[in-house]
Order: sequence, then C-alpha cells, then structure tokens
Amino acid sequence: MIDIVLTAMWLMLPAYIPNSTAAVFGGGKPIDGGRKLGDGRRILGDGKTYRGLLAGTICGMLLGLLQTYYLTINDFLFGVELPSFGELPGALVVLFTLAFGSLFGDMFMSFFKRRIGFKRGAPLPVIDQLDFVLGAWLLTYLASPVWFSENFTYQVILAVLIITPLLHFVTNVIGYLIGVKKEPW
Ligand code: CTP
Ligand code: MG
Ligand code: K
Repeated sequence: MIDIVLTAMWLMLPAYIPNSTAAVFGGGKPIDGGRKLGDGRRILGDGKTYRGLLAGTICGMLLGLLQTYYLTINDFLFGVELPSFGELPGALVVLFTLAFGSLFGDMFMSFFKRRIGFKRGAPLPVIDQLDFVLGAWLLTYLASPVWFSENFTYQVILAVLIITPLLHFVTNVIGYLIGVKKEPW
C-alpha cells in the first residue's frame, strides 16, 4: 500500500510542481494575448501566462532531474524501491511531457471554462483537481507509451486519482494563505 502511494507521488512530482510554481512565478503577458472568441469571452484568460508556463515547466523538469540524481545514489526511499524516469538524456522527454503536459491540461480546461462562461478563478470541482493530471498522462502516454504503461499501472493510476484532489486542496489553501493564489482552489 505505502509502496504504491510513494511510487505514485514520486512519478507525479514533476507534474505536481508546475502548477504551484506557475502560481508563484506566473503573471505578465497572457498566452491568449488578451484576445476573445466570437462568444465575447477570452480564449484562456489572464490566469494562463507565458511566464507561468515557462517557469512551471522548468521547475517540474528540474525537480525530475533532482529525483533522477537521487536515484543514481540511492534507489530506495523509506525502504520502497523507486521508479525511474529512464536514462538521460531520454528521461528529459518524460520529464518534459509530465511538466508541460500538466500545464497543458490546466490550460485546455481554462479554454472550456471560458466557453461555458466561467470567469477566471471560478471553481470547477473535480476538473480543477484533475485537469493537470490528465494532461500530464496524455502527453506522456503519447510520447513514451512503453515507459508510461510500465510505470503507471492500474494501482498507481488509482492512487494518483485518489490522492491528487487531497494534495491539490491542501496546497491551494496554503497558496491562498501566503497570497500567491487569489482563491483557495
Ligand atoms: N498561472 C500562470 N500561467 C499558467 C498557469 C497558472 O500564470 N499557465 C498562474 C496564474 O497567476 C493563475 C494561478 O497560476 O491565476 C493559478 O492557476 P489556476 O488556478 O490554474 O488559474 P485561475 O486563475 O484559476 O484561472 P482559470 O479560471 O483559467 O483556471
Ligand atoms: Mg483556479
Ligand atoms: K486549474
């Protein structure tokens, strides 16, 4: 049980970190350039910026490299054998799709939130908690299907789906309290 949870968290760290670092370092020019669609609403909104996308992707990948470095010294954490992102430089592809994919999923959902008339920051439960997970999985599966299916077993996937909303809730409340997030979700 604990090994499945630890494996799931380890694999998802490069996908979790981009969202929090985007909130910390984001801001500036929005990706949609302020443009609206025919429905009169923004394409993505001011919550999706180039700086957030870049900083989030870089931070997620850097954390993944730190994890890879840790694995060259020590294969275990709390007695659990940890999975690897693969050999460098190939691992960079997996780390990129996990980190960028997470922000891509978040952006993709912002597009739909704007289409159904939700303003920036409006909560959309479940979707808000899982859009980034699905984005990270989709891009990683497309780019590295073998690595994905070897590491994201059904048990690991289930663990991620259960734990992520809890972690997301806790980190967002913290982000709200320290002032980097406008809303606690
Ligand atoms: N952020 C960013 N660029 C991104 C993603 C996030 O700058 N690509 C920053 C923004 O400051 C954003 C914050 O991280 O407000 C929190 O992200 P999120 O909750 O996803 O954005 P919301 O403001 O809620 O916007 P939306 O309604 O579109 O989800
Ligand atoms: Mg939000
Ligand atoms: K979001």
